[in-house]
Amino acid sequence: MSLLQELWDRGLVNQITDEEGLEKHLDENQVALYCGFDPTADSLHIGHLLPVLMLKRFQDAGHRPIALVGGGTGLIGDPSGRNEERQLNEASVVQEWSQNIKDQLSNFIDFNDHEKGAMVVNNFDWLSKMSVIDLLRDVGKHFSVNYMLAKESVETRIEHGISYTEFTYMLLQSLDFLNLYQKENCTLQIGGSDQWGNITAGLELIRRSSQEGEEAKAFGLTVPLITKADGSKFGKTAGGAVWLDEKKTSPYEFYQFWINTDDRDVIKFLKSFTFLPLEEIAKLEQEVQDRPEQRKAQRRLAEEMTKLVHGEEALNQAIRITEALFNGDIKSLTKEEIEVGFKDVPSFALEESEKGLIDLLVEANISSSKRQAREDIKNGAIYINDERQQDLQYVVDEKDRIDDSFTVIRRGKKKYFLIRHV
Ligand code: 629
Repeated sequence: MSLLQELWDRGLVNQITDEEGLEKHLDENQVALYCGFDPTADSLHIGHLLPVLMLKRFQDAGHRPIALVGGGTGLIGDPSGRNEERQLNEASVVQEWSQNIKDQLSNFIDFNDHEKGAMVVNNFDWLSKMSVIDLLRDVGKHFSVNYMLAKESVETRIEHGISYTEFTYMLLQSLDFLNLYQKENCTLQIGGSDQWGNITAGLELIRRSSQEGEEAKAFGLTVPLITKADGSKFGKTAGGAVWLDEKKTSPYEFYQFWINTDDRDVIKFLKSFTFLPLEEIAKLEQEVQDRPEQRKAQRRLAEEMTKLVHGEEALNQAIRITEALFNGDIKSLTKEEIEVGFKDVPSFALEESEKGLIDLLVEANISSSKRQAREDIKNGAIYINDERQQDLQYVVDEKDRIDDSFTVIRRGKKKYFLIRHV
């Protein structure tokens, strides 16, 4: 099966500028292709994952991916897919973020294998050196304002306003493509569907800049934006974006994000995000139909993705935490695992080495009054480290500490509280 056919089958193609031409081009050549990432935060997030993994798919198929970090364009701001002007960030901050993003990209694409020739570039290196006169003469001259106004990214912004800065953005991305085309023989740019306008603008510049008689051969391909069956935005949780940096979204949270995938979405996600063979995904599809309650497909998706982004060890820990919480076996967890698993749970710092349960429930705001605390205990609603405690005289002390650091108190089915022994 050709690479393009596989991408179609996995639902990874939105638009291609010249499909037949690209099919032939990929078939006959080792193709250099690129995708750009602007440093608008200190980490990539799950919304960047598909294009990153696309680069990897091309690399696995023998082509040459170039990851471009937008250290220059990140200082300007892409209007694509946004209805508001961006806040400009400090140059020093953007530079720091560029480094983070470059490091993250290296986790996915092998930039060291010189035979495969993958590379990371930063457009700050050439954009910062370009003179304004060169930009206006060599790039601007090839674009009519009418053409630029007709781009969706600009058109949708006209009513509420767009700065000249963001209006110019497409010229910079076009110049990048031209630059990589000329220097690296890069003939394909990929991106999310929001990048179609910028990518085709680049093709326009390549065509206009080529010498007479020479045929410019370059292509664009976009990946669909991921949608969810329930209509909510993909990649957002109650806690905000799902980041690829483990310090911002722990591997456990990352795993949970995928585990929570809707039955209606899970097969689509397996196809587009993982590298599992389609035949294996077809089996999982059958499982979703026959035994949805087992959530096998979701588990497989969460495993594949967590392994891919955070590695095997982090995946195992995420599974351990998930299972311990599920089976009420939290005492087996380490201090670090408790910290991760109960990150969003209210916590209370306890200085005394022992404390009556009733007083503790009130002071830690678990029960609203002593009377309520007694009721809760009598009713069997209070669990210490997932074991029901109905003794009104119970004293919480050292024996209740997990890994010498925490006591987990639960009230009712799922209201958890963390007591930190300090
Ligand atoms: C210079 C900058 C280039 C080529 C591309 C770029 C970045 C591009 C952009 N991309 C988004 C981003 O940086 O803004 N102008 O966050 C983001 N991209 C990945 C996908 C995307 C897109 O990094 O293309 O569609 C998200 O899935 O929004 O020479």
